Amino acid sequence: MKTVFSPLHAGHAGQMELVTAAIVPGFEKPSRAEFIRSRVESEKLGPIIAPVEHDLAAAKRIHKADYIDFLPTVWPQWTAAGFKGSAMAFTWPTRGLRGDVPPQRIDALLGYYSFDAGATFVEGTWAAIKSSYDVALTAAALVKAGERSAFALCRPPGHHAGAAFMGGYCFINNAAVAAQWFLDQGASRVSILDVDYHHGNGTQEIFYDRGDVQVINLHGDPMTEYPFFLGHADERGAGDGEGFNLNYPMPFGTGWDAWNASLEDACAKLAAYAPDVVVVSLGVDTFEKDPISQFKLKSADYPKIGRRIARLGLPTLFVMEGGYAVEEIGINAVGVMTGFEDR
Ligand code: OKP
Ligand code: ZN
Repeated sequence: MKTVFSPLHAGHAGQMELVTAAIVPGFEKPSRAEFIRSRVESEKLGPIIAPVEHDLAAAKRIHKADYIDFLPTVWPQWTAAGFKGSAMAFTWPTRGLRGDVPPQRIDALLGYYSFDAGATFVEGTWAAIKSSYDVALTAAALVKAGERSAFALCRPPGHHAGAAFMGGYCFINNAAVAAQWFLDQGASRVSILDVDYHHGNGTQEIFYDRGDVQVINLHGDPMTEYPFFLGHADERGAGDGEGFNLNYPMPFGTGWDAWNASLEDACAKLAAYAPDVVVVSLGVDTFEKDPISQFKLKSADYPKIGRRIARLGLPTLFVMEGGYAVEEIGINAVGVMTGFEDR
């Protein structure tokens, strides 16, 4: 399997993060991608190729144009305003406030275009976002050209980003962009299987009323886990999308047996939908030692995930999302790929 990777992710570094009761160094850090890249090499998964640069047209098929046009301006506006440190939001247009009038200050605009403070900018952030997008589209093109699978080693991740908002370390929804690109290239139906520990609220929002993209999420129950405000089992899609959004919320402490039972059900629903291509939003923060997550999967479980996905017998694009236990992130992420290849 080919891996697409860009070193430009590394400029998105040193950002701070607001967590419960503290501001701490970001968990979403460059070493994540570097540990995965080096495991791709040591496991001889296949060639590592550089992304082809794309314009932003494919991003604007998924995201609002004003949102995409805003992203490259954040850091220049932040520094022009004299602000230092990480650019992050602190006020949001929630219920009872106006969500339709963009304010004229960069610190306020960050709130206008986000749902939390978790998508934080430093100087190299836009270049990293753009490279992650290019990585996803380049890997998608490999699958479209006939490869059985490809690994988009994206960083930053994407699945919390919606049509006009960032959050949760995510800016452009790489998996959603790739899914739409497959449709625009002639696919009739695409399934997105999101196995990241956190609910992919952005992906769900983007496709909620559409029948041409099936969105399946396995994740920590939003009653007690981030992102809290989406991801319940009764969210099944709307209008043309009715029945094409499937959520599998699971409690803290979920281990392989219960998680795998959800995966089995999800795979049956996916097979019944009979998509032309599968996009896997691959987070390995389901791992027992993940520092911000509460599931109990072990390293030996990740190849089993890959094997099960391979049994669907469909062209498959893996798009990297979360995973914060950096010492094991390469073993776990690449374990999914080697399992997929049954080796
Ligand atoms: C992004 B992805 C932990 C706070 C959690 C945001 C987590 C974003 C996860 N104390 N903050 O889905 O892996
Ligand atoms: Zn996650």
